[in-house]
Amino acid sequence: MPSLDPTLRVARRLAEIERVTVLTGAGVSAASGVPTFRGRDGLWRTFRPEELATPHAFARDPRLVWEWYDWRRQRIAACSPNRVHEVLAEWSRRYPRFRLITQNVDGLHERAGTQHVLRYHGSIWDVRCAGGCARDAWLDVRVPLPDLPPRCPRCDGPLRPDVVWFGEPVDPRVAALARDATLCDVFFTIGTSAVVYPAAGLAHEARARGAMTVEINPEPTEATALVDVALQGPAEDVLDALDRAVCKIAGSSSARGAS
Ligand code: BV8
Repeated sequence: MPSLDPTLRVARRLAEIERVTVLTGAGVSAASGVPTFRGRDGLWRTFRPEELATPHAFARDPRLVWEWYDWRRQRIAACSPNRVHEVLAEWSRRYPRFRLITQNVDGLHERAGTQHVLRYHGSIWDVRCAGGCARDAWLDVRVPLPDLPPRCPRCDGPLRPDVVWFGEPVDPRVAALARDATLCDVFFTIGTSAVVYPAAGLAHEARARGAMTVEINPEPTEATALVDVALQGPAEDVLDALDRAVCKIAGSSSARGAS
């Protein structure tokens, strides 16, 4: 018996289930023009992201870290959601139990209208007091800031991006919701090199809890050997083809149902 085309295998499963969880990484924003973390375009000046996305870097040179985030915000502000974000936004409305866990801080899933987004590493568009006195410090970071780092309105200490840096724990409430979301029928890991934990551990948890695990990435990653199905290619093409296959199956089954 010839093996079923992997896209068709996943599409058939998607056409019969309700609980879908998706983990995304920087690769889903690549087609929008947002630099990935570890790709060739991930460099800023001479720095790697891992050197700047840390509390140590911020303590040593808060102005440099703020300049990096400002540069990223300006890049992201010029980008729009792509076909990956559109399909996932549609799935968030279609599947009764849909959860999207994103490692990205760019806000493109929200801009595409996706519901139930879990921002696992926070948002580049939010800030908070580095001293911890104001969780919800408001600041419009879309405009150039007079002095860097901007000051907390309550304690006059430095404000920081409200993201999870290396060496910092993920918000326990977000981590618990993400763990809950690993109880699902199909778990996708899309556009991530699967090297950053605890995010990368979610696919292992989903598999252990009985989900069909699917990876979408142009290249093999640390997760490829783990998943049930690896769909190799750019997510904007693969996900578009997968969604069309699901709609075709659903259309034919509803046509059968109607006849
Ligand atoms: C934690 C937010 C514990 C900031 C990010 C030493 C000390 C402490 C911890 C550690 C340590 N050593 C290791 C660790 C653990 C560490 C970790 O995992 N390190 C890795 C590098 C080994 N993790 C942590 O530090 C975490 N915290 O462990 O805390 C703790 C507990 C209690 C008390 C105290 C401490 C926190 C990690 C979070 C770091 N923050 N981002 C910001 O964005 O500025 S992580 C950063 O990496 C981004 O969020 C990014 O999303 C994430 C993962 O990267 P990817 O998204 O996968 O991006 P990448 O460029 O790597 O890959 C892109 C992929 O896309 C590629 O595979 C490519 O092929 C693919 N692609 C390209 N084009 C397309 C495509 N795919 C599809 N379609 C396309 N068109």
